[in-house]
Amino acid sequence: MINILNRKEFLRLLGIIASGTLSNPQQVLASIVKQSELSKSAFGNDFLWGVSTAAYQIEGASQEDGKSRSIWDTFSQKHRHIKDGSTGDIACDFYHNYASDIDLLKSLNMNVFRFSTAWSRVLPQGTGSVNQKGIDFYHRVIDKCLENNIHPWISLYHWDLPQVLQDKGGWMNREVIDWFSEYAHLISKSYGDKVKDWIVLNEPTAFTVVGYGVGVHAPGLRGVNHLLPTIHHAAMCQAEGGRIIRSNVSNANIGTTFSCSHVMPLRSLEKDHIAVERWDALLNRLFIEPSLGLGYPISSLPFLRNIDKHIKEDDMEKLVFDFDFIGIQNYTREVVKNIGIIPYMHGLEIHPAKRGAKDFSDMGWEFYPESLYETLKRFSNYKGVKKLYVTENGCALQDQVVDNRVEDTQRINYFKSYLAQMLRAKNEGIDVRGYLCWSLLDNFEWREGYRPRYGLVYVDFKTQERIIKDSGYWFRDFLK
Ligand code: BGP
Repeated sequence: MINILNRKEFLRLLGIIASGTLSNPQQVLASIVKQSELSKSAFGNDFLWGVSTAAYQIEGASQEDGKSRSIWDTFSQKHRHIKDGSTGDIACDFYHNYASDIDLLKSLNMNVFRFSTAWSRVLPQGTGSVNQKGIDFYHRVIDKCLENNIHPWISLYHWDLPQVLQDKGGWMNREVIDWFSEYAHLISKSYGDKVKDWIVLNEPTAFTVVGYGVGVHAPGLRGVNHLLPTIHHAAMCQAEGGRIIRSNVSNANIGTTFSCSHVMPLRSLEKDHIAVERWDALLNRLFIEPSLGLGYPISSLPFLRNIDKHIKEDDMEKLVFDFDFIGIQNYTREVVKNIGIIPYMHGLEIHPAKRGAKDFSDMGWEFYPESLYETLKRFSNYKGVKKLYVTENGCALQDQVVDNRVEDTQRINYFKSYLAQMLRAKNEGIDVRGYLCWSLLDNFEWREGYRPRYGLVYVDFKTQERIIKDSGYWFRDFLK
């Protein structure tokens, strides 16, 4: 239980069992959308195609031009936190390579570049004095996108809180609402003339539960006492960030993202259905429902019952914000089984290999494209959800370079099967407007370090050489 390897493994701690029959992506593809129907035009001319990235995972330059340390700088430098002992100090060195990397994106015929701004680069003390060199860097990135007819999408927070703020309690300290507001004002005022598409938080369930509940991501804290205030303050910032962007940016398209999955029971037993309800509440409901005025899903998630202690008068109204869109981030599904002895979630996860799954990623995640369809359907059913984008989807593989080429056929099949499910949802009338894959480049994959490779572009981390993988070329041709 201590040896948790990646984000998904917190399922194991909380209690998840994955099982059931694997769907062969090719079969799914054949049954739902014929290969010949899977074309760019089938999604419509206005459909957006691009990639998502995150500052700490690509930028490097971790102490350059006035940037201070984030919780991920601190966390990755501590012994044995990161599986391969690496850090994001250099990562893809996007800080220096941004122009050629955006050229690469352009060459793939994509028109959205989603990136996050590093709070510790623009406000090294977390609040107060602004680091102009940090502000200028993101102007350069945005201008480069605009010159190439690429829409820049900004995520305000992709997990890299300034360490100076963590030293004051970080997300557990209610003052984070003021700190975050100051940061959100700065970023939206600085770039609002040029950037119209905004994401407030990236996957709040992940950074709260994994960082402050289970302790395998930065800042490495454990326990419900850390977790509950963190959840409430993140949910408050989610709504407040939306309001701030709306006040500073005309015609903004404002969203936030969730790591969401289709959750299924292992057996048709009532106790497994209860485990499904709990897991579903944690993954899929915890942050969207307060934003829609539905409150926290306390009755489905008993560990939340003491969250009230952190809720002040008027907070329930302040948790609400009418987002223009919700970003769906889906990689796989979860299949759950009740195991009574595990606290909170009552379950256990079994690696897909043990239950005979044939196709799974280097993260050990099953290829299960229907999960994307089910998740899109699920979120579109909420009254108050306007439109959806798939803001992350992709798979890690052990890519090899042979004769300057990376033949990642499995990833191409993954994309085809997931795109087919997205088209199925769209054809059924679900308002999904775009698809951003994870990711442009192989990058620093949090706890896993550099081993899992998610990029459409291979990165040699010793030389910083880039090689477009076959999957990148596949997208280039698909989007021609
Ligand atoms: C998402 C994160 C990304 C990226 C991706 C891959 O949850 O938003 O930053 O890391 O997952 O998954 P993982 O980081 O667990 O490998």
